[in-house]
Amino acid sequence: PHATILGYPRIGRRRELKRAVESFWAGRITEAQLIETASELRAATRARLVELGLPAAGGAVPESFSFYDQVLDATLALSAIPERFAGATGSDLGTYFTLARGDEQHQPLEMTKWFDTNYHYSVPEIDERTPFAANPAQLLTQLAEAAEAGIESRPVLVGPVTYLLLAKAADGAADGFDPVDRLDEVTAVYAEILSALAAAGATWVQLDEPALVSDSLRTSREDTLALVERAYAVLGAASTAGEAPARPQILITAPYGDSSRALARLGALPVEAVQADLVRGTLPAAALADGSLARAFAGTQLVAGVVDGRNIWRTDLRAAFATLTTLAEAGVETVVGTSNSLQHVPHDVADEQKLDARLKSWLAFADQKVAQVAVLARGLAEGAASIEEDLAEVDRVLADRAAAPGVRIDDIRSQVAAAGDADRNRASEEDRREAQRGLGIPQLATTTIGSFPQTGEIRKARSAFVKGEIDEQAYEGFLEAEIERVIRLQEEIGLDVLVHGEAERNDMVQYFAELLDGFAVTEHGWVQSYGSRATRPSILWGDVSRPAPMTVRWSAFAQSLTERPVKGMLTGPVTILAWSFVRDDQPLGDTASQVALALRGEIADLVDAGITIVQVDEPALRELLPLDRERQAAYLDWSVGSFRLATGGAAPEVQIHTHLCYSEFGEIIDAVDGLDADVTSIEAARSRMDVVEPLGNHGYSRGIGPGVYDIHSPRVPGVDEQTELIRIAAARIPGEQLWVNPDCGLKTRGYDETVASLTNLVLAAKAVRAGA
Ligand code: THG
Ligand code: ZN
Repeated sequence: PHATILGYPRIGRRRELKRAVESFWAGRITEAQLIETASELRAATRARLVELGLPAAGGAVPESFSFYDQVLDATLALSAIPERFAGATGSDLGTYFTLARGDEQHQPLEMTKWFDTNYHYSVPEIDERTPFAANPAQLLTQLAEAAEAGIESRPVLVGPVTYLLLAKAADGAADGFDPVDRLDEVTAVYAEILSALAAAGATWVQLDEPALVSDSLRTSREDTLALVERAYAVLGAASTAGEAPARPQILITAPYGDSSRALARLGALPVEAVQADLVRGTLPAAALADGSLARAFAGTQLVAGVVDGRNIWRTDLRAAFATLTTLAEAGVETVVGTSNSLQHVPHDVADEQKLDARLKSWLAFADQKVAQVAVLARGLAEGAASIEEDLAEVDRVLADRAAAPGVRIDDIRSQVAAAGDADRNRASEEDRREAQRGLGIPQLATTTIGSFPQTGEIRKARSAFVKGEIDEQAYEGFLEAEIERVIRLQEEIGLDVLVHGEAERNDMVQYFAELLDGFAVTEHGWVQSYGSRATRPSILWGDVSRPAPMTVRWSAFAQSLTERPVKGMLTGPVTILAWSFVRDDQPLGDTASQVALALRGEIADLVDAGITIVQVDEPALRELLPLDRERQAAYLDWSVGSFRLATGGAAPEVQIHTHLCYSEFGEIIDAVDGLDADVTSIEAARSRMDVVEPLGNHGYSRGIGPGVYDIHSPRVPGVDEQTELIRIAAARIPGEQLWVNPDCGLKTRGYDETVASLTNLVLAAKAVRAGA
């Protein structure tokens, strides 16, 4: 085919899959009903993709459906069920969900970020004994469904090298065992799956190998490429020829980054197509010019990922077409594609009724991107003249966007330009410590991360307010009552530094996006985050400013109720960017500085209103770290710089806190130190304080709160358990530096377990203080 995409959203235009899956979990529908709904959803997707211009023949339509997660799909396709789930019996789908979500007897598979996206996958657990056997049933079901509808679709699987590099060694594995040690066995099972697909009539299969573009895995890129060469030499060896081919044609994809240095070697593999992400990545200019790329790709198609699958802007079709033309003229057989699966963007701009019409005209969600791919493919097949009208229309749209009011505001730009180093530097650590003694914070101070449980009552009140069923006064009265309840509760429990609980916030990014200028929010722009859960990223389209204070009203009210310090709560600039769709017409660092200045103003207003401690959360700091090592220093420079610009105006007496949500803290400890926050809270309970060691070695001198209570589970940790964790930390970190807090916010927990766990947390801190 001349056009394809790497994948399409699978949650459904109205989150039908979420509803069905959660209904099944709740026992409201049967497994057969869930399977039926999923099948209807897939049928609708295939039909839509063909309607939007992907050919029905030739494997252009990808089978990118998943009930929960594509890595978990591969685990099931390999029958690689960890031994610890041996007792879990049931249907394939039942086992699948038990791995994903756990049950009374089983902790679920760990979840972690999929490359540098906001999507999370279920981490495979592999050891020397993990059984591998081909289980292509789900792939075959989908292939047959498609065939029945007259569509020759393309099964999609995470490839063997990426699968094993994303896996972790199971708990019982020998020291030094790496899942990738089992590559040859796993490759043999992939070969069996491919053979089953070919026997069922599949003409193409897609194997995703994003590991090729990452420097953040256990292997170097060179070693990853060598592993890919080893695996695909085996997979490619089977014949695609004749009446009964032994395998489908293989498309290897390398989304999420730059594969230019590997591209010629990938082209030389015995496969039929290789995809390159040409949004994040580039083409190898020298190999293109001297003809060696074309020679490497002789007999192999290059799927040119020129349409951005990570963002929601209309593609600059003229620029994309120029890239395609360059490739075609260099003699490379070129297919138009996306940079990565469209699973990271919402379904359809046309579903948005409330978005400003002008903004809407600049946008492309998944359906619009598929149509763009089809247009480019027509241009490639029939010549530039055949798509000149489409190119000209995009030229107009881009020019309109560049000149539209709000996109560039001189006043905001001069404020950013005027911000210098002095604005990013606070008083010295020592001077601040001295100045903050007046806060009267004890050793091993106890606090929480910020949010308290979002009860059904809170959600009901918000939704009633949004729908106009209650007025602003009633809603604000409700929130004040809720804040007062949360303050009194924390006083009773005996926490030292309080929070207002964030009942007013739907989401820690969307709340700010709705109050800042330069952002828009969508009605239906859901994007899968993990399993049945989704977020609705805001669209950061223009220059950012703060028309009015955003949080002061609630923080000041909370502080007025108590003698103890109440933390002001803000989301940091990097996280606001990471969890939004961000403008692509200027460097991220410039956008981050604008958000930082808005937050800087908010901090000043909070302090004026009597707030003495302000927490600026950056849970996404690690997540945006580029996969490409060469780009990491520049990233850390602007990201850390924007945090410092946001917080740098705070007087020495004001204590700045931050919170980061993950445990691989050791990797970016210098960056965290560079944030120059007075106190940082991090996840630590699940790893039993593993972070304390690197902190001790680093000579980290700031306040630090390694979480002692794992909020990811409803389990209530006892006093002894939390005391033990605090003791481990206190052995390496002086008491005045050490804070005692949960791992993360309490938004997703219930009140009973929250009260019990925090009561134990305070008792544990007291026990360690008394013993110290
Ligand atoms: N906010 C935003 N992005 C995020 C997070 C966030 N990305 C990373 C991380 N946190 C993802 N975690 C979650 C956790 C829960 C849910 C989504 C992402 C969730 N969503 C509801 C659902 O799907 O039912 C919808 C919530 C709503 O109605 O707004 O539960 O915190 N921006
Ligand atoms: Zn967190």
